[in-house]
Amino acid sequence: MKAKDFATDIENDWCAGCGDHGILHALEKAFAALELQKHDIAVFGGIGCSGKTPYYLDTNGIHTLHGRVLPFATGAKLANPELTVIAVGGDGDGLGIGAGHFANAGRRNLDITYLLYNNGVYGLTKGQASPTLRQGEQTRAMPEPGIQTDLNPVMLALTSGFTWIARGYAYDIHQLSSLIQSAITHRGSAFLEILQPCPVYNNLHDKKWYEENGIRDYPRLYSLQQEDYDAVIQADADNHTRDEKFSQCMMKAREWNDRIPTGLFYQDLQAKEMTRQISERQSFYLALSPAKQPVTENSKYTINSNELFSRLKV
Ligand SMILES: Cc1ncc(C[n+]2csc(CCOP(=O)(O)OP(=O)(O)O)c2C)c(N)n1
Ligand code: SF4
Ligand SMILES: [Mg+2]
Repeated sequence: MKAKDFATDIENDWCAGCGDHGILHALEKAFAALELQKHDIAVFGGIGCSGKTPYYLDTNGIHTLHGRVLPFATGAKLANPELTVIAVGGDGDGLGIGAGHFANAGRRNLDITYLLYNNGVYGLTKGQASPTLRQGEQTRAMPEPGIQTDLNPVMLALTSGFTWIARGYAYDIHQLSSLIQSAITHRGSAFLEILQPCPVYNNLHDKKWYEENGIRDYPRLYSLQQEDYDAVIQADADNHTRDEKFSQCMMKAREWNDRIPTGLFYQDLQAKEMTRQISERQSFYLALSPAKQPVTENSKYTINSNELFSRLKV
């Protein structure tokens, strides 16, 4: 399958120049590179410009509810652990109304990939400040500078328990696509923040700002992996090493403005993935997950959901 085979012919109504276009291409490229089949993928979108992504990908998918994309993705993965489950949504969707789900998705360590499109604004509803906009900043649609402090997505993902954490840039499609591939292949909860210019409402952090030099002649965006940064907690690492990896991720998460890191911040290869934990208690779970239970016989609904749920209790 080629990248373009994952495209749909549904009319795309994202604005010209929107970073969402780059993210869509990176997703298509990642699916093709991993040789995934369309029916093996399910993409769930929140509500926002970003949340429309499932329409533009020829895979399974649902445009869900504002802030509720992670519960949908969680349910799908638990019902069918063989699916490649991708959740996508905006910074308002994930860190405003959906913040509680964000934290709890991290700590479950379920094998899903969550892409947060960070544009600093509520794009769909015409440019109000999102929770990632920094205190004192005033974008085009705001009558006054913001007075609240910002949430740091990488820091929040780390303290919530996500076991794979990275940041990409919407217009570096090559790096973004390879980050999406690593997120999908990681066995656990993967969080990818994507710096996504919204040229219509965020006039502060546009493509030009991201791509110009920050301080002296240093590019503002740089890749952690091109520096001497090792993000990975290996399976046999001791507690001291774990603490060090946690701290270095926090330090890097704080960098902004003059130098902005991209790439892999943190990966924990020790944490046990949730469906594996369930199958240790319910040995039939992976072989006979809810998606594999017969539902009908001779067009009659036969499943006994009470019995199924009581068997799945962990
Ligand atoms: C329960 C609920 N509250 C509010 C809204 C209105 N609403 C729609 S999208 C949105 C925010 C979108 O911003 P973001 O999640 O950052 O996505 P973007 O458009 O920037 O991609 C809001 C508040 C809604 N649809 N449902
Ligand atoms: S409003 Fe902003 S985020 Fe939404 S499609 Fe247009 S450029 Fe993209
Ligand atoms: Mg947004």
